[in-house]
Amino acid sequence: MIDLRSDTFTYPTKSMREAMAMAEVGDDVFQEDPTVKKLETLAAEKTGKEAALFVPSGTMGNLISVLSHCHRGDEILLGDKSHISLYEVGGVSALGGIHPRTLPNNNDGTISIEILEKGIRHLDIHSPPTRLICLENTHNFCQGSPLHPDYMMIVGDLAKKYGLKIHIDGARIFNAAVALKVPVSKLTEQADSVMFCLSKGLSAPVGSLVCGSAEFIDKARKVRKMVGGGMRQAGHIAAAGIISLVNLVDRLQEDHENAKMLATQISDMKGIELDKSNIKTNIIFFKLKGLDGNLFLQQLEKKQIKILMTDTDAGIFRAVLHRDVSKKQVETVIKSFESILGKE
Ligand code: TLP
Repeated sequence: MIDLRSDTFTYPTKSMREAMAMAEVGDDVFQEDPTVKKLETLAAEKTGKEAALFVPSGTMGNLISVLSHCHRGDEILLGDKSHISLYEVGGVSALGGIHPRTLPNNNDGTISIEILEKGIRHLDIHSPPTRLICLENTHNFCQGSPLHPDYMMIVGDLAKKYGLKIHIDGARIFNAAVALKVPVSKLTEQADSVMFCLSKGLSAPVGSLVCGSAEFIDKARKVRKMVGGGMRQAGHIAAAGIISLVNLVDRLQEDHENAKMLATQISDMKGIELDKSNIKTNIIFFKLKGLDGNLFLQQLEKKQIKILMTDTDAGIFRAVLHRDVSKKQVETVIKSFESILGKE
């Protein structure tokens, strides 16, 4: 099966499996797991922050970050296509009593600065206080677009002007860094916290990290315990994450090249609507017209290919490239699309 539904479908490498089996471990709730500590130190270094915290998932990492920055009744500003808004079960409001104010995302994953500034509440008896801006880099539902350091600088200035904090959902921030050819720390400089995932293109089986100041991470550690994310001999899984950060970052470029190749080739097939100039990392979205979406998925599955239909009514599909899909397999996918759809 060629599984393009998500980069979460990547399997751990052989060296990860060996490292997991052999990891030196301890009780991480007591901060006695040397492998977790090593991973956290590495994550803090990569993101240019003082400290980091190993958490079970990206969703929990975002939740912990928002809960650590805000009090009940505070408001956060975030994009209307953001993962926190669309795909995290409303956790920030359900569990934190935090009010999410969604603002329109542009196609490149940014939120216009004028719109952000207008979204900040003024002191008024009717308004919740704005506390935090949440950005997403790369932006999953905006074609995996990377946010540029120049944009981050402008948002950073805005946040300083109004005394706001910035959190980055950086589930795929290593993809952004590779695509933009900058160190991750350049993308996180302006942020007070960043969450990134090991379990997506970086191929680890589980885990994400929250990074920030030492004071912020102390707070986040307590919140992690509160939401049940304190793990014990977590070094067994952290060991895989160390391999992700040391060995598997640079190869993300291959996934980006494969995504570009796939997008370029399918963009002129019958019924496909796709802006190939917009593909900068490993995620492709396209619209399909004139063919029933479920039928298309069935036909692909017969050819051992899986992609994701994200919106049945609008016929929107997503394909995500990753380590377990080779260039040769992408060629197979292109041929299969062609045999189902034909050329324009
Ligand atoms: N994204 C998943 C699905 O939930 C959509 C995927 O297949 O892309 N932030 C971003 C930007 C994400 O894309 C995801 C996962 C998360 C956070 C949450 O990470 P996990 O799945 O570890 O909770």
